Amino acid sequence: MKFIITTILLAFSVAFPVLGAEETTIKNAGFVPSNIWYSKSPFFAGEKIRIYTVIFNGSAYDIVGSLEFLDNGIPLGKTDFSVSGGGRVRDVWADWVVTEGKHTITARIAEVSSIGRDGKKRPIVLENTETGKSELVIDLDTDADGVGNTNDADDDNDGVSDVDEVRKGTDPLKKDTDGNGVSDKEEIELAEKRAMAEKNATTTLLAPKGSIAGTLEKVEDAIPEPVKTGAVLGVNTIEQFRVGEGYQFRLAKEEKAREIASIKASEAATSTSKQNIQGATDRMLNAAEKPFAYVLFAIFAVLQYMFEWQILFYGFISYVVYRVIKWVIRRGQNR
Ligand SMILES: [Ca+2]
Ligand SMILES: [Ca+2]
Ligand SMILES: [Ca+2]
Repeated sequence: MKFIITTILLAFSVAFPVLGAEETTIKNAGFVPSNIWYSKSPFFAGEKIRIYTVIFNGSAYDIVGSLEFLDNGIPLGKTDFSVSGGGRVRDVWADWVVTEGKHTITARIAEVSSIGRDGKKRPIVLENTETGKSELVIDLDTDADGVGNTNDADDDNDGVSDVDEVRKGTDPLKKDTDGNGVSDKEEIELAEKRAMAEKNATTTLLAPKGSIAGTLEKVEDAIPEPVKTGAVLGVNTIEQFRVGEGYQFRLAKEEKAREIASIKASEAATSTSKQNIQGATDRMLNAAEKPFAYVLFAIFAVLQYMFEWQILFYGFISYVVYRVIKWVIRRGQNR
């Protein structure tokens, strides 16, 4: 005797509840693609989802058996089923913890028997025991916002884009890369604020009113920005020399500024340990170093202005040229 039982593709014409006026596209309902469908769509690596298939029994016999779901050909586990005869349908499922990458999900009927009128099981062979292939590419969704990392511009949803995180050296998949309880966004903002404060500190630290530094700073502030930077693109040699040297003096001046700041810090530290001999020595050293550092700072500052302030620089050059010409003429007349 031959049983004609097949697993077939099923059509569901399910009336979905209409949610408001908007039409929602539901991807995991309708015809069953490859006889396989999923409890969720889309889904991402790490999620536990349910894989479904359906078995149709068009024969007159009740059948029982077990079904295997496979992921890339590897069994995910066996599920027992039973389907009554006479055109019945049975859904069969297995739970699956999804991993990242490519997957081909299939299902096959492993064992199947008919149950006769006497209640006895008899092994049978089915014509169609395998489903089609359901091909998947599973993405990670680190921040679980429903957008996979491939399409998400900010994978960890910490407010710093993936591109910026790579540029700034933080982990695009961690809100708090170093795990210190301060988010990457806050750390980046803090670092920017700190850099700004440091930049301001190098100038403000040196600017006690009435001091050389204070006066120089006032002059610096008074120089209009285009004059300070306008010559950067200068192409002639003198201009390149002027800009280059000006920059070198600026660096030297800033170095001195830091030195003065550190002397001040050490002064503050040693003044608290007045009884200490070491403290006294430090104070003496500071007392000797401080004026020297200020003098060098002033020299570098003057040179920097000489070079960076175009009018000063060319004024000085013109004056020197004028003196040289005058001297040459005078020598000529004296002969
Ligand atoms: Ca995401
Ligand atoms: Ca981010
Ligand atoms: Ca952190």
